[in-house]
Amino acid sequence: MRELDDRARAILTGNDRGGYTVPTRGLYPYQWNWDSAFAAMGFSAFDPDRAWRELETLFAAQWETGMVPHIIFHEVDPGYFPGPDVWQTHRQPPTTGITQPPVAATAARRIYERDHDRARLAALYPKMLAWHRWFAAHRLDRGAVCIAHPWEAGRDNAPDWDGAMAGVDSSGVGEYTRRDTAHVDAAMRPQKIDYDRYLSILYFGRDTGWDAAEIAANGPFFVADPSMTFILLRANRDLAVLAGVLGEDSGEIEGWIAELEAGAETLWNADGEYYDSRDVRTGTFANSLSCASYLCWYAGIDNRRMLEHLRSVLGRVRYGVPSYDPEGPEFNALRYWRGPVWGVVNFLIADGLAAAGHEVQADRIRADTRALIERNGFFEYFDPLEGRPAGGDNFTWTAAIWLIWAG
Ligand code: 9WN
Repeated sequence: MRELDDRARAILTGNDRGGYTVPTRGLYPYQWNWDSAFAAMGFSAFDPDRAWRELETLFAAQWETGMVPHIIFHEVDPGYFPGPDVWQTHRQPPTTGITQPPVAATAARRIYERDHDRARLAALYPKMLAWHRWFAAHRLDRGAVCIAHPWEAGRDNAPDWDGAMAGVDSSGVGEYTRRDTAHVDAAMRPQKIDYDRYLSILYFGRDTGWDAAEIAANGPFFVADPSMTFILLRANRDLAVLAGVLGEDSGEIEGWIAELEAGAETLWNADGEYYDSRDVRTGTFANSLSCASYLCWYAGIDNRRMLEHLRSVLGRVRYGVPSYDPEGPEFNALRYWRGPVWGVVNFLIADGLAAAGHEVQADRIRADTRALIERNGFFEYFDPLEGRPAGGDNFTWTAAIWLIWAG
């Protein structure tokens, strides 16, 4: 695997734009929030200085409110839509007005455990704490973390949002030109109706001046999401460990952990018996068994019924973990978050399973992911049935997880 290790390192350095890494050339020409956390973990395998730098650049764009934006538009590139002119957050560097899954504290812990740079950790710590405090203040519903836009979960067109998205009025969005379908086959991307609604929700936020309280109270889309809830729960556990390293009081973080543990249980869909997304506006579950459901172990929550679901799903696909139940009515093996396998999510699921002692499933998921990469290269996502590559190539986070696993 030496050759693939070298290729993975070359992808990270090739996508490095000087202090930040683009997810892939062309399709995604900016710094994305959770992609950067994975890039940082990947860099930590061979360049700890560069790993810290990735997180430092991310947090340099943090808002005064504590929010860390989902995209930082370091150098304007017409190849991506919607760009800074659409978001209008009036910041320098320009950013979007929404956030993304908070993987950064988990990444910081991993980097610290490799090179023990206490000064750099101490500088990042209050910023990470402020971001988690922002989630606690603005984004909890009964203790579960809510997203105000599908792009926040990073699982843009998951069937999880179909019900909530159906209620979004997009009649006023007007004409626009997408750029993503110029880079990638349209059959692998969200559809026009999805983009109409993404823009409509964006315009609502923009019209409030990106006011988090107003968005939470009246935004057209507000969904309690298992991926954000589990990822923040895990991030708080890691942040509490880092507080201990730095001799900081972790009381506030422990309070968030208890609140999120309770919140996670409000996502339990008793009919389907799995963790599910819950539309806060209507109180209804999505009835979507997705890859997010299997992040419970990553958050430190073991669950017998979830393990049964996982075994069953792994028995029905050649390559796990599909982003949506292969027997669900909306399954599509190639369309983005509606079926394909995502290496980064597999990394998180396998990490949690291994820590919980479910080694058989963790090994299977890691082996499937490696097999997909060996067969196709470092693509953005993959077909779980036939193993075909999909989306962008030479993808930063796919290379990053390969390097983390390579140790
Ligand atoms: C919108 C960069 C990002 C990932 C997301 C993934 C995709 C963007 C898009 O690409 O989303 O944020 O334009 O499709 O869904 O998880 O962070 O890799």
